[in-house]
Amino acid sequence: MSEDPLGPLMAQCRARIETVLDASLPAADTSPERLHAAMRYAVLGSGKRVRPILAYAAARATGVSWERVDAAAAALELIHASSLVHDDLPSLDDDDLRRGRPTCHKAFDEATALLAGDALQTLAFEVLATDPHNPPAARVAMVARLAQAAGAGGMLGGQVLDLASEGRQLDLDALKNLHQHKTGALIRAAVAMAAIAADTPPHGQAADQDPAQAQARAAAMDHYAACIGLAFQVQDDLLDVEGDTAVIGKTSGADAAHHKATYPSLLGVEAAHAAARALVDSALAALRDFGAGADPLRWIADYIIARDR
Ligand code: GRG
Repeated sequence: MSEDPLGPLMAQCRARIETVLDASLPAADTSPERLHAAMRYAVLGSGKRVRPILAYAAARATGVSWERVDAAAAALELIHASSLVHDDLPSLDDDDLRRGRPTCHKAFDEATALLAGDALQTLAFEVLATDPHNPPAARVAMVARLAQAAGAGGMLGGQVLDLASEGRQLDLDALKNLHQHKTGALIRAAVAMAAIAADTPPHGQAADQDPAQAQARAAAMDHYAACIGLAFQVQDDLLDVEGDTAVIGKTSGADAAHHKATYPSLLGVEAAHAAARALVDSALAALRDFGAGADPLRWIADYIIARDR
């Protein structure tokens, strides 16, 4: 494996996605200004950008240009930001702090935050559907993949499971299922959308692999993504116990305050760390037949459980 330049790669991806998001979002000085300002506040300037970075890394692993996953990366982050705005609302988690700043409904007001979250969702699908860098078949497949990942069968369904679990004792399988939906679905979609770009080349270009090979590659990448998606949430659970509010940018200890089942609460802190490590090892094993192009995916897997925010 080549030397780990994850830091510079992440900085490059973050700068790129910031530009794409900035251009995709409506200008703050156009009407309705307050809605547009709330949308921009919720999306721009902070956030780790893990889902876009994963899409760019998966593009690198499959030999796809970053231009062809810019729309996917932006759409993923718009849906993610929308979910955070809604999650923080008084009717859900009722949080004051997000990404180290007041939550959207605190900085604006509840109705504006609710509507800004809605507008971010529709914008995500508009960005994908109108992307000039992908042929119509790729756009449609990406729209469908993201809708499935975000909706009732994915992240939103996971959020409902999460709400239903408050104050209840969950076993590990139920908690895993919740995390796979709430957090894992979008992370899997990030990798899958890059695989769609690889399998749906622009008009006039031939696919770079035969269909059976492409299917095997997509399956391996999906296993990788499913493992790191779960590991990401286990690490999130651990940061809620071990992290510092000032560093993680949201209120630490919130899970315990809401009596939420988490990996550390069910397994203990040490076993939760071991579970996260085992998931990352399984993710890395799935990439064993991939070449150096997959190194960024490998580095991200390690970063997921080493991160402190
Ligand atoms: C938008 C379709 C749609 C539905 C909204 C409220 C809701 C339904 C879903 C909430 C899902 C949710 C809050 C998932 C949490 C996932 C998670 C681990 C968030 C933290 O992600 P990071 O660490 O955050 O990537 P940053 O701030 O770095 O982007």
